[in-house]
Amino acid sequence: MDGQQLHDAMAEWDARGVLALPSFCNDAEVDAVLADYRAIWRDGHARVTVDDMDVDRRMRLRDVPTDARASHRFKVNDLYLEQASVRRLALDDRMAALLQQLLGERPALCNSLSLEYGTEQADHVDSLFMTPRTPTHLVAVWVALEDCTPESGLLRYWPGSHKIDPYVFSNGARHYIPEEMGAWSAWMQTQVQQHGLHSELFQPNKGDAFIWNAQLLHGGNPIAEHGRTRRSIVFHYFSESDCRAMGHRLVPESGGYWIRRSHQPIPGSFNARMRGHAGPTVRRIRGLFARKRNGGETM
Ligand SMILES: O=C(O)CCC(=O)C(=O)O
Repeated sequence: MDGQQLHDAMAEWDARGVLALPSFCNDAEVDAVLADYRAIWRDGHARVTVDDMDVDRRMRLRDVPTDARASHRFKVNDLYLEQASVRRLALDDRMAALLQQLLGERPALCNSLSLEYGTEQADHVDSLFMTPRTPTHLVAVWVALEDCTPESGLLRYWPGSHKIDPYVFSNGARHYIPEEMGAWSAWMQTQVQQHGLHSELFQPNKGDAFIWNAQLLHGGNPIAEHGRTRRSIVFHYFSESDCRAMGHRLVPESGGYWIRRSHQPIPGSFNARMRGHAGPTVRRIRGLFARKRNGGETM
């Protein structure tokens, strides 16, 4: 981006909380991601997990029954941990440089979601579920892997909603409490009305990218034509400093990093139970050491 383009992009980002970037991604990089996506379904994989959106259940990709494979919609989680093509697309030089401008420091890729169909997800705000240590240090990028039609259930978003004051849950935190999501929805509805906001749809062509602020209200529009694909991939990024403070393992890639970690546990599995007990403690200890090494304060 030249100086004027960057200036305009930053103004749009500030006012609307989104950036639409037509033809931003390199065709060869997009094709490599598509080819690897097909390969993982063909060959299976021991660790990769998927969320079956039709029955709201997480499982390993290799355990998906054949009939569900043909007829259900899936989110394939964190292919960035396994596939270099996904990391390249997420952190190519131009993308990493732009994200650095938006975050104020180098981005660290923390997840990827590969989608063949629309999600029809209810409107939500990402920071509720992936709550960053520093409130502004989370951004999302959505990349179209094919030309998308309105019937496929487009990405819906509410420009300007990133300026709504974040909801504070009963424990004083901004991370969601499932039982309090009704109150959160009511708060957001009132705020959307008071700010006079209206939703828009993003109808992209292959290679278009869309970036949103982690406080932006967004979701998936209903699918009007059953079976109509909407191939896309979503990335989320924390900032380098937050990741270091949290003790995450960062692997350099182009102008940013990706977080090396385990795959999402399957609910009820041994790994899930162990992670529930040990994960936060291990990260806290790593963070403590990281801050000591950097001469920073300890928790
Ligand atoms: O692609 C979509 O329909 C929604 C994606 C989304 O909401 C998310 O990844 O946070």
